[in-house]
Amino acid sequence: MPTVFVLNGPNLNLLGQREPEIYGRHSLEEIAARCREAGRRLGLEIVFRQTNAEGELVNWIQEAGTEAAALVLNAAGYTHTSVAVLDALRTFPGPIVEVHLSNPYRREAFRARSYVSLAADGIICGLGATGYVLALEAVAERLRNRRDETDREA
Ligand code: CA2
Repeated sequence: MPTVFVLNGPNLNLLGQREPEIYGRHSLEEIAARCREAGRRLGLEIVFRQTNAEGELVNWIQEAGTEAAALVLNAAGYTHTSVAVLDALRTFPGPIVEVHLSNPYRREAFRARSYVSLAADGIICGLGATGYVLALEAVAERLRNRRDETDREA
């Protein structure tokens, strides 16, 4: 069963406690539960993590390079600032889907720039926790297509 890393950046541990009008009422643990449920349905092993530290996020992206077939990433504030996260993403060989709970394009202008987007295969934003599930459906399809192609070549 392919493993998918679902990585979350700074302050997302506060979800459900503050700013529900922007980020919704779900806690990060509830989003993790939805991802695990989607993983069971789609045949994916889900590794779900959150960190407030940029270096740890970089380390996990590097780890994904050897341990995961695909990456779903909400880099939160680091989306808009981190060349280090972008450099790490560029070493990841599999599909990358960028996720945001809110729609950064209807917020402050600085949120319209994403370093993550420069490495992402797809972007889902503004759909709350559902965005994570849609991202997993997209990577499951990509991984299936990739497997079918390899089978045909063999
Ligand atoms: O909409 C998203 O998912 C974001 O990645 C969330 C980031 C923000 O910097 C991005 O522009 C868009 C912020 C996450 C902060 O999460 C909080 C949750 C509850 C209370 C306060 C912050």
